[in-house]
Amino acid sequence: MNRRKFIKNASLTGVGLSVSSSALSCANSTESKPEQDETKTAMIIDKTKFPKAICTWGFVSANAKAGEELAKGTKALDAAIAGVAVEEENIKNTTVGKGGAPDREGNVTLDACVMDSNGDCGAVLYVENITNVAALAKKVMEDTPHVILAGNGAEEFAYSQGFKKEKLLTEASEKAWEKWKESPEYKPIINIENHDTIGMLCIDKDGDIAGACTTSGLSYKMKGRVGDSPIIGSGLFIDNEVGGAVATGMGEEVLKTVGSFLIVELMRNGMSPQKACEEAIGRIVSKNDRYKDFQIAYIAMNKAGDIGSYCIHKGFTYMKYENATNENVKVDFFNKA
Ligand code: SD4
Repeated sequence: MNRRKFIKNASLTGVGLSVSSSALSCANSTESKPEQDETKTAMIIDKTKFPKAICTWGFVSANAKAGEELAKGTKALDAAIAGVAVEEENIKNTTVGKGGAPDREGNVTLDACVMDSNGDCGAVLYVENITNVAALAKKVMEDTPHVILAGNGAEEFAYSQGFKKEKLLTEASEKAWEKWKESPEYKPIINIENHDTIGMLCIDKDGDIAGACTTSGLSYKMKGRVGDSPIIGSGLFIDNEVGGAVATGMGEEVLKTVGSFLIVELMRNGMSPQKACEEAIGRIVSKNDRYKDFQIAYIAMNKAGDIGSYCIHKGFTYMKYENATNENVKVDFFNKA
């Protein structure tokens, strides 16, 4: 198919066309430039489908907050940060923000990262006493020449930016930790019952994509342990020409396969968000049988606003906010045994 025919086939009134950046530049180029890669599928962008917010798990209020912000015209990154802040401040959520489960020694340490549609990103690791760590990650991105700040340095930076010091260990989390200490078996496993990190992807009215991921990580983890959630490419990755992906679950396994980056790259090469999530889970489960003991789930959205999600075990759901409707979506899973 020649370039002109390709564009004609893919164009609709009021609807844009997007493929990869190389194909996009080809679509805008003169006849003398090389033909676009015909192995890539044209993506139809219909801006009437925007904005949209999706997030891991059944975080109704957090996703609604992001969706409402997007509807008001808030840009994708700020909407995602406002959305995840709802869970960071929710003391009943024991795996995100204030109220998060502590490490083995009773210290609550938080991890978060954000990535914007222009490719900028920021992350904070192992932060104590600060609730809104996704917002702090954005500050690292905007107000330092760095991408990551960790530990005390991140905390001190937070105070310099006006964040307030808060005790993150709530009475309930402390009680649960005291109970765990009665028979403190170190089982660094994240399964279906004990995790609900929030990862969120937003596409705004302009069609720009950004995301945030925030967690207290593994409950009763080893002091100093950091998972995938604040690691750009593992817990979250965005490429505004392609789409974004975010992970929840056993961070060590997501890190080993750089899961979110992998999904975005697969989408860049023409895979749907659904197929890309399935392939990323496939990379994990094909390595060995240990997957039977842990859960991992991905959600992804491409530039057209198409959504995909897949996980290892039954039980994962995500939220989708579109056209003022906030919906909880059940996700297909690998382990049907
Ligand atoms: C971690 N991926 O620290 C996080 C935990 C998680 O839902 O997602 N829990 O490994």
